[in-house]
Amino acid sequence: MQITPLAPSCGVEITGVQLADAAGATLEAVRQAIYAHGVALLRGQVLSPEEHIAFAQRWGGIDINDYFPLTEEHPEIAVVRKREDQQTNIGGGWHTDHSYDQVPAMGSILVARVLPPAGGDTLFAHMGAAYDSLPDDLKAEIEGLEAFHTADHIYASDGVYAQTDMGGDLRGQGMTTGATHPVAIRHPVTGRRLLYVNPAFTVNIVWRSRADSRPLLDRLFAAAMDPAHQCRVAWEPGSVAIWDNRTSWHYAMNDYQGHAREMHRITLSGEALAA
Ligand SMILES: O=C(O)CCC(=O)C(=O)O
Ligand SMILES: [Fe+2]
Repeated sequence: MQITPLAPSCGVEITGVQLADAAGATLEAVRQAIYAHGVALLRGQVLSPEEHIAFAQRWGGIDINDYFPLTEEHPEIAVVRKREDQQTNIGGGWHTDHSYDQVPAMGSILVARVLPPAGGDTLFAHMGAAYDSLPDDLKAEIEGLEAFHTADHIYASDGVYAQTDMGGDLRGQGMTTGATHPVAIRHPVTGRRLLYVNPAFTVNIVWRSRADSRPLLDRLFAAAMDPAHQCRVAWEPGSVAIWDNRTSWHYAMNDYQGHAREMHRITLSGEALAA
């Protein structure tokens, strides 16, 4: 097994491993690489839906996403699909999955099933690098602060997706969500300090109005979006990416209009987060 960086501060490519067989010490090494680097790309994987589920079960618990369509045969697998006639994609802005849950999902295992002829890459950003890059006064300012996260403005019946041609494909329009987490968390395994706010779901600092929270959140988002913290996954048939929602943000590029793209996602259970 070989682990090589995808970019200076974010992501690794792992070779010499077939996830369908990975267990024991191999699985543990894959896990640690993802916790530390935010995302791992593995190419040339032969992974049926059943093997995808079995690998996720070896990792730990599976969370069922409340919004994405599920496959009929395998409710554990969410379908991240854009049809060739759709304009809007899923995840087309910087975000951290499930931060609106009080016990947020650890991460996801995304398997490429249908790819456009070009484009459709996924960008990742490392939130440890983002935190480290903050000036000392900003680090001091966020110490002890918590932020409120919700998905209602994204997925509710009057939310962002409902106004688009993706709205009809999503579930959970009647749900309400909300959670508070420290603005800077400590990774539950590596112990590294990480920025844990994101532009999609973080709407205010606790005890501040949304409007009063904007200047601080915008400063943090701008620092986190620095390309120096980023890496890019260019998908091929057989590519699988596994990411850690605590260590990383991600962004699904929507640059393949007129073509279909379909990914299978299993969401891995996580744990409560602390500063
Ligand atoms: O389609 C992708 O590359 C990622 C979409 C996304 O944000 C997700 O599956 O959580
Ligand atoms: Fe996502």
